[in-house]
This record gives sequence, C-alpha cells and structure tokens, in this order.
Amino acid sequence: MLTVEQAAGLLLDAERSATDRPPLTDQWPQLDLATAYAVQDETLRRREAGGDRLVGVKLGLTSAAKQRRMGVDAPLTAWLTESMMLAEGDPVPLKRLIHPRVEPEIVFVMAERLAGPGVTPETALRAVGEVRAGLDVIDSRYRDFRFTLPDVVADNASSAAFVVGSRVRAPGGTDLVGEGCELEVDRRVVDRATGAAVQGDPAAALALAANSLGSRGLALEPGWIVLSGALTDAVPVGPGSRVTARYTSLGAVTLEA
Ligand code: 0L1
Ligand code: MG
Repeated sequence: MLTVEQAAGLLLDAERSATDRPPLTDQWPQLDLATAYAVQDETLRRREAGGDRLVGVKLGLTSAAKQRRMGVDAPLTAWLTESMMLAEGDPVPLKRLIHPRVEPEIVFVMAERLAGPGVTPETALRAVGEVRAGLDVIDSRYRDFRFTLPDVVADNASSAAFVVGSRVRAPGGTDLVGEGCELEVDRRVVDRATGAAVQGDPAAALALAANSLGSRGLALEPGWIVLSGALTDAVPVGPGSRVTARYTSLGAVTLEA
C-alpha cells in the first residue's frame, strides 16, 4: 500500500532518472481509477511547482486494438506540460527517456472552454480553433510497458514529449474520420490508418476528454492542445531514427532521434 504522494514521487523519480520500475499495482493492488487520477494530478502539481506549465491534455488507449494489445479496457486522459513540447526539427531527447515509442495523432487546439457532461462530437468540434497533425512520444515508466489501467493513469499515460505540425486546418473543413495517415520510419511506410481508428471519430475522443474531465470538475480550456489518441501502433525510436506522420490534409510532421 502506498499513499498518493509516495506513488507520485516514485513515478517522477523513475522519469527523472530514466529508470524503469515495476507497476505500482504490484505493491498496491487496491489502486483504483479515482486514486490513480489523484496520483496523476499530484505529479502535475509537482511539475508545476518545479516551474512547468500545463498546456493541454492527451487521450491514451483510444483504439480497441491498442487496448487489447496493452491489456486494458478503456481510454484515459493525462496532462500535457510545456516541458514535453518539441518543435519540429528538435531531436527526441533519448538520453532522458527509457524506451520511447512514437505514434501519430490528430491534434486539436481549443478556441473555447469545453466541459462535460453531455458533450457530443458535434458540440466538441464547435469549441475547436485549429486541427493539426502531431506525433506523441510515449515512454512508460513501467518495465516492458507492463501495466494495468490504474497504473498507466497514474503514470500520466506514459507521457514523454510531443510535437505539433505547422499546417493549420479549421475543424469544419476537415473530414476527421476519413483523414488518412501514413506512418513512416526511416522514409519507409510501416503503417496506415484513418481518423476512424480513434474512437470511430477523433471528435468523439475530444468529447470523451471533455466529459471525463467534467466528471472530475475540470474542463478543456481555451488555447489548450489536445492529443486525441493514436491512429496506428506506436513504433520504437532509437539513435538515428526518423519518424514521419504524413496526413492527407493535415500535412506531415517529423521527429528525428
Ligand atoms: O498515448 C497513449 O496512447 C499512451 C497510453 C499509455 C499506453 C502506452 O504506454 O502505450
Ligand atoms: Mg498517444
């Protein structure tokens, strides 16, 4: 059994020392989802106390295929902070990561506040200012990416870094469900998907985030970035890797390691 504060400290220590660890639930089997979100919030509080700034939210495990692979049965939300932001062309900070993987995502930039309950994909999109391409760099603090849903919630959905593409699309002008994406590693296409892979519709994932935050008395705020969830499987990155997500209308975004 651990306290929320102890669990947050263990996860941040693992992140800061780039050292993997066993899942929290090995020593705290009673960890439930509400407590796991309290641990996640405590890690955010400590990041902010250290000078970091909240810039948005990411959804994780939004596709049924990825949920099956990771052995969990629901999507989750987690916090994005300024220190996780990479600019296009920045290298993936391999030295401070354990076993990073990269996955393509559709990114929303909020124009207006959006709070559940009752948010639908349609009402969610009305609060969006921009749609962009993105890449999410994940780096579970758990050895071999072995975790339960409460473990990964506490670990802020394996957050490590992300990049947002420069091409801007208006939400109304983009067929998000049909938006195609090719994932290239070292200039070779390794996977393909459309926006339908993200909860059937990335706008549905956005609504899910607003409703989930709403149930905790929180909201998506104007200016926030929302990573809506991976379209394909994540690919490992190592020294010299180059990963590109090439979208049909959102343009391309690349990370090099
Ligand atoms: O962004 C994500 O979907 C990550 C969710 C956590 C699961 C993982 O580490 O693969
Ligand atoms: Mg992701």
